[in-house]
Amino acid sequence: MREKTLNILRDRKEGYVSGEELSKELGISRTAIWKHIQTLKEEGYKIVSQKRLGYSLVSVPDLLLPYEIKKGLKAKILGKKIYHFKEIGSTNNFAIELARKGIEEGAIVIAETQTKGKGRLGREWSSPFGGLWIAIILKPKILPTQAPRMTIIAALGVAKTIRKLYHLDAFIKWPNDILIRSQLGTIRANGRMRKKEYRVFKKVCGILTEMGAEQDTVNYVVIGIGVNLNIDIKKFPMEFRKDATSIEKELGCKIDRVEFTKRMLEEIEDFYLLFKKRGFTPILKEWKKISATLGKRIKAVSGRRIIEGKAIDIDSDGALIIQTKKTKQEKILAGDVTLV
Ligand code: BT5
Repeated sequence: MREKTLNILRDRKEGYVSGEELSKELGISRTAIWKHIQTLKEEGYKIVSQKRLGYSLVSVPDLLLPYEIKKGLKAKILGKKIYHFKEIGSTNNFAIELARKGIEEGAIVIAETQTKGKGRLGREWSSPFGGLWIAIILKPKILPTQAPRMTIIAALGVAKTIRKLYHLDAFIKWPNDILIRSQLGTIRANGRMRKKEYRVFKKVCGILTEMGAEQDTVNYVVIGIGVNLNIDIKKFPMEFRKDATSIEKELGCKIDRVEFTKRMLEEIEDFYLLFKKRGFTPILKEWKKISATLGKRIKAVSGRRIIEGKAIDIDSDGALIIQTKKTKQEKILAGDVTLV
């Protein structure tokens, strides 16, 4: 009802809608309407009321509120149910709780800030206001070893959204980073700092996929995605700043976070549906086109293994294949990769 109330006000643009009109259209009392209006105001919507004229929507808050995301969202599965928090520990943890309780596939959890944002392997994910900190619950029919496929699907969706909306050079670094190839930098050569046509890759998004599984069955997958949207890099802890960027920094202006979120959900859903229909091959084909890893010399750390070589392929599980010697290849399912 609250959403409907809001949409009627929204459709009226700058005009007023009387309490009576709202009450008739929605079939609820004027007191109930008044209560919905109060809640909307508490959520940050600016609504003015005038005696005899009724209510008018003046502005919507800069928040990733469910009503805003649902409006005009073309995705059918993702975002069917949306949980929104001004502040939370970690959206992934909340999504895992929901998934354990049996929530339907496609539910999402969004927070404006996270106080305990998680990276992989217990690392910290800095999540100040202005970013998109979201967790998506999916229930794909895959083996537990194939979970990296979901990270790849999400990464593809995020990278495509950044490319389509802002025409930025977004690349995927296996397994879970989206990097933007940005401004010219300086390099150290022969002990001196020299300006050179040197493009730097900086991290704009990280993905943390967690799952609940028993033996050969995946019960749920939670894909946690953190995208630095309208963020001043100075809001990150000092040690993260050097390698991080944000869409605001790259474009030099703020973007519409709601629009980004909608488009990203649509892109991820399209790739997810493609995967369900046609399998992983077409996903991999797309992924390879914007990989920042393939064909590069890399150093990979996976558990205790440290492997150096050339990243030559991704297999059907989403694992990285590294050519270490002329005739020797190694495969890693998870790990940290640096370009050498
Ligand atoms: C990741 O881990 O990149 C996965 C990040 C997933 C975050 C999302 S936000 C929504 C959901 N809820 C959560 O609690 N988490 C997910 P990893 O590859 O381990 O990278 C972590 C490293 O990235 C840190 O050690 C820092 O060096 C760097 N880092 C931290 N915050 C960053 C940020 N906002 N932007 C860029 N780099 C960051």
